Amino acid sequence: MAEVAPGAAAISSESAERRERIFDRFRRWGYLAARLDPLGFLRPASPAELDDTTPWSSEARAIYCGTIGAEFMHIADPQRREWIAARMERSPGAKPDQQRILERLIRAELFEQTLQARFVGTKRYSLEGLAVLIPLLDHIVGTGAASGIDQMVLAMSHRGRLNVMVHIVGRPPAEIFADFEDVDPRSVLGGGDVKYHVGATGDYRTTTGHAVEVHLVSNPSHLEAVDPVSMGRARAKQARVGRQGWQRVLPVTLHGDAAFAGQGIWAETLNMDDLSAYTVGGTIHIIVNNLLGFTTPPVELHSSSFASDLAKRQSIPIFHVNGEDPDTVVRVGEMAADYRAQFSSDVVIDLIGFRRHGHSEVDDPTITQPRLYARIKDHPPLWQIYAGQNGFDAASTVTQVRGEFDESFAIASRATEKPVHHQLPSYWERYERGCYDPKYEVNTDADAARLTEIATALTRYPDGFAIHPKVKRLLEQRLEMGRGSRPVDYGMAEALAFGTLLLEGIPVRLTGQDTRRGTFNQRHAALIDTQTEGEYVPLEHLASSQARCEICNSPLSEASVLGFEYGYSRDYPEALVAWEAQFGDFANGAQVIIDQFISAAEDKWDLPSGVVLLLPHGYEGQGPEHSSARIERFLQLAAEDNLQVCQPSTAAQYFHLLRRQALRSWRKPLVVFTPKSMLRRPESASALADFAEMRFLNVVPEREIQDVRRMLICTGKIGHELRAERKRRGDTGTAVVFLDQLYPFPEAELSAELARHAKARELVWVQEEPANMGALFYVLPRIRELAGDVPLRSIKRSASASPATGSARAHELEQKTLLTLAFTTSEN
Ligand SMILES: Cc1ncc(C[n+]2csc(CCOP(=O)(O)OP(=O)(O)O)c2C)c(N)n1
Repeated sequence: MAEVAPGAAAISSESAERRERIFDRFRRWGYLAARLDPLGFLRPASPAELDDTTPWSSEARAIYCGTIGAEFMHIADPQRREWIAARMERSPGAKPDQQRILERLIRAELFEQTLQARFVGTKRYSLEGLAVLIPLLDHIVGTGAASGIDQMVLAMSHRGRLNVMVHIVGRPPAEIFADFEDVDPRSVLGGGDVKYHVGATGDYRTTTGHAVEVHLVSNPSHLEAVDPVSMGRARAKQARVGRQGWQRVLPVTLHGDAAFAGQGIWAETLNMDDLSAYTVGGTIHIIVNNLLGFTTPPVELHSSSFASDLAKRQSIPIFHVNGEDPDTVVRVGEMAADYRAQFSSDVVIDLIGFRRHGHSEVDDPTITQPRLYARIKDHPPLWQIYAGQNGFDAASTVTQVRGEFDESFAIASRATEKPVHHQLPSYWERYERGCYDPKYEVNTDADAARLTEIATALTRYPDGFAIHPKVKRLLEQRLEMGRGSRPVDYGMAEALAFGTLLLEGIPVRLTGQDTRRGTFNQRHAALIDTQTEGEYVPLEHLASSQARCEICNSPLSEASVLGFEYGYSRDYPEALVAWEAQFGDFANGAQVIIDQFISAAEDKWDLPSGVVLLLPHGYEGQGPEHSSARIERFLQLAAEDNLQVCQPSTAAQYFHLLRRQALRSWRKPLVVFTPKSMLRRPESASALADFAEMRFLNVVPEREIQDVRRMLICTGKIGHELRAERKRRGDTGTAVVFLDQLYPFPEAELSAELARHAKARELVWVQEEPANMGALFYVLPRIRELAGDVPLRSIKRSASASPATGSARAHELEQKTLLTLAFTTSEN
């Protein structure tokens, strides 16, 4: 290692080697023997490798087996290992500002005690037992700010959240106390969220006078679900700053020990940390480790020695630190912030302490941990220990802080309005949320000459680029599409939508598994040189003034990737931000993100998003897991205009839908059921004129049949199959109408279509999905409302526990039956 310890200057090379050998063992295994648990329940191990009594070993032991347990020898890069060893082994410099640490400890503890005294029997998820988190965060922000950080994106769950809102985000304590008063319930009937989930924004002023904007991300109860959301938000904020964004925006994520070890979404998120499409230049992770998960002790929570062991899969350091050694804790915080600034890497701080009360304050922990809690009962607050150890008289600070909190309480008890803890950044000013209004509609057409120009750019590649023969053919066809001499298919429609938006200055970001090529070989966003495997992305070469285009392959995860893109959309409303599922079925791996954020964020937290979900959907005989994107789930979530649920039936409809999403000022999540087999079917291709002249039609009317006696209403692929069946039968009286938008329900458009075919004597909803799935439950009552006295029935597969059959031939039989039934009148 580069630096030697104090007193090691004049040693022979033999003894230098011996010292290195001994130190190396302690660098590798010392953390196992470190004194990390303030209450002593977590017993240090005595690894045989450290069984040495030479003077070198006692020096190394003091460094590596004290109150920091540094795990870093698994890091592949020797420069990084050396950096940490040097930092650990250098002589301790000046003491930290102990008065400031003491004051923060006092504030953190008294804040909790005030809540305890004033709001007896209310849950607050106290930080007591780990109050040192506040000075730790203080030092992380301070160190970060000194190296250029001016924004921090902070994510955390319930534990200590209110404390952090006051002492790090900078919300006035009176505001938090007012939350406990629960004033103005009428303002949140059916909405809002509990006080320890809502987000907050504020400014933190460091000791050196730097201002850091702090964004505490709103999160649901679902532990760790916020991790990728926070990361996506940080990435978007960094993108707004520019190339060096990671040096200005610092992500800090706090975890509980049980959740860190147990939640899969966190494992997914950690895996994204060094991927170019997702990296945020490192996140500082703090495990607020109270060695308990609700009632469960560590031996029942993780198979590993430490809750943090999952992080060892990555080449990142983990610093375990005893939460009752504040000077060391803040030193670790500084080291973590400096390490990130130096190597743009994640860092984990495993901050070990205890939980003074039950899981919440209404929970009795002595039932499950009687010995531990007998011990905790007599354990003084940390500020008392710290003041005693360092000879401080804390009495006047205690009196002053107590007085401040009393005053805040008095202010809060006079509050009449529910406090708002956050403010949307200014880039949200020109966007609308709330309910849909037709005034938000915009033109989405694009000039035909412009489309041809874009098609030309999209099908061009550099001289000497060895293009794959299949891709060459595709590009030739796309050029014909762009010139109007061949119908435009979905793949090209999407490229044209992206291309037009990019030229209009709207950034496009689309990620998903195998998204660059496209699961169905339909996208080819990146052309690959067959000789060199070099890449060329035509959408990045449209014009020098175009906006940024990112179409990226994601890791094989759903929850974290969708969470990330949702987060990105939260801080980049100007961009079209989309996630694509490989097959729509896999979106249920991200159900928590869909339920807790995409569907409910505006209702709970008043936070908008325009994220897009592309979910391949359709019954094509590919089995139970490659058929259904679960339309029913999204429609069940739909209320208060919280979402848009659409299934464009043609390429031009898809083009207009994507453009509408980006160009309207109304920002709402958009769920798009996208085609698979229909991608290349002529029925869904569109004339170039449809791109140049139309808008997205929520209802695609019947144009071929004039004398309509029956009307089949449907969405998606089945509509094309119905039209084909009609042709086969020579039927001239059955209309097929597509609902390309399901939610918000296109009532006016459907009414108009029904009125146009007033002679229809029967309405039939036709869907491919089983009776207990698809849009059936949702559309029937709505169509019935509009149908007057015209009878309405439905054709669907029988109710089923799984979405589709595993047999391709059974599928064909079922599909044929559906079509036959659809053309069988109820009188037959
Ligand atoms: C995904 C999920 N499962 C279960 C719960 C219920 N729950 C809330 S807190 C908690 C214990 C969390 O323990 P830990 O992560 O160590 O954090 P602590 O509360 O100890 O700070 C549990 C199981 C939850 N909120 N989220």
